[in-house]
Amino acid sequence: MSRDELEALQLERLRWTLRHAYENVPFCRRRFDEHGVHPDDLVELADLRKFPYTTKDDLRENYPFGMFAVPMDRVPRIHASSGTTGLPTVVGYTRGDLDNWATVVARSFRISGTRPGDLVQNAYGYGLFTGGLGAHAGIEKLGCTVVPMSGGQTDKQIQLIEDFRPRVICCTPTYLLTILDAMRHRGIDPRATSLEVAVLGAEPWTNEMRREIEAGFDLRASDIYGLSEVMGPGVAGESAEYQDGSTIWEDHFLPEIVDPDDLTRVLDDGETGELVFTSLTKEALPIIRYRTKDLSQLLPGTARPAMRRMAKIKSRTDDMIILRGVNLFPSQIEEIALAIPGLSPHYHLELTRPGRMDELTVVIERREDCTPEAAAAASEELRRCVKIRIGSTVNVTVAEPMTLERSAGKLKRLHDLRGPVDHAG
Ligand code: DLL
Repeated sequence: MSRDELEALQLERLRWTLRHAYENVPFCRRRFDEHGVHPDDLVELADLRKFPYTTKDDLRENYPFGMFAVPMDRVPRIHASSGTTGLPTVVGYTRGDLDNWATVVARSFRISGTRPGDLVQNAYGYGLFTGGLGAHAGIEKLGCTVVPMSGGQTDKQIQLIEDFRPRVICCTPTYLLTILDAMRHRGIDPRATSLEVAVLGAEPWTNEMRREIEAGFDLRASDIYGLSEVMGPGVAGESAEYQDGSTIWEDHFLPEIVDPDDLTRVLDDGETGELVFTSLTKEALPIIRYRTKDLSQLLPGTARPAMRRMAKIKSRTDDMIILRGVNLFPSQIEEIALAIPGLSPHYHLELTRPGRMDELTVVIERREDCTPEAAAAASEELRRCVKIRIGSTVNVTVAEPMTLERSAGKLKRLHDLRGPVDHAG
């Protein structure tokens, strides 16, 4: 499909989506009316910016099924995302939605180097989380054999990798690190396994982490992106050949990048801001301009020339740390730390307020082959590089190997220990 053909299809589907939401979701109708917009106001794609945003709070206010645009007898599946606080957000799918979802997941696996006939160990969690069942359907649709292992049970994961010899594994990047470490501890050489492809997502990870995983297992690791409110995994998938960010399946999801501090500003391709998605085919839960809180950029298509890519997620806006006036993301620390020999990819960040000022401590394990003395020098190097490259002074605590919490899914990097009051300033 050419770009022009794609945009014509997007326009047609966008018109349908706006009308469908307006006519069938009372909340959307009220929102549009309050904003003084009507689906007929969309003449070209750029008119989308006249329409109001949707947030996680909107879904929570309509908990559990208030945002659904079809009766429940047309919804064979629901999922929910727990979030860190408050009510879960509930999402629903019609049969058609489930079929489209499987299609975009199948595409994401295909572009990552997975081929029909492959055996795929699916270590995303099954259950309310969209990762497990979402990946599952797409893997089947691609014509692969899925091993529905779910997350956790690392010993069992390793046994199945050894016995079933999957060519592909999918899970969160930090969980694959857990498996990597566990294999080494059992005296199994991760580079000798059957794994050739990893399809990793559901949490931010850097290219430095990619290299760590690729070298550890001798495989090729690609990104897969998505979020439950928009669909689940498979909103975008990364080409194993290019490894240059994920191609957004733009015939199903229309992306925008907006300025999170001034939502009236829709940014140009190439500028960094908050990703916003509008669904183009979803029946059960049409979603208009959903604010993801994920920071990225839109880039021109490469592996699939008509469809734009998103740059690897830098961070979520709510994971941004403002340390004495300087903005800092956990991923920046990860980039710097992984370039220092002696420091492992196992780390977390602790934010404290011992006096009147916030302090950030990077707690990071030394690598097993790094002596405690060498680790002390490495931690000093990390402090120095963070100061030079980010401009912030941080503390570094080196932890012994295998002492920090291991991931079983999405790993929480930032531990805010400042207590409940007055985080502003
Ligand atoms: O994490 C869906 C998913 C499952 C994606 C499996 C990929 C693989 P939620 O639980 O709703 O859905 O969380 C969505 O996770 O807004 C991002 O902040 C983050 N996220 C997801 N994929 C990536 C990625 C699933 N590839 C939230 N890189 C999103 C960075 C990601 N962050």
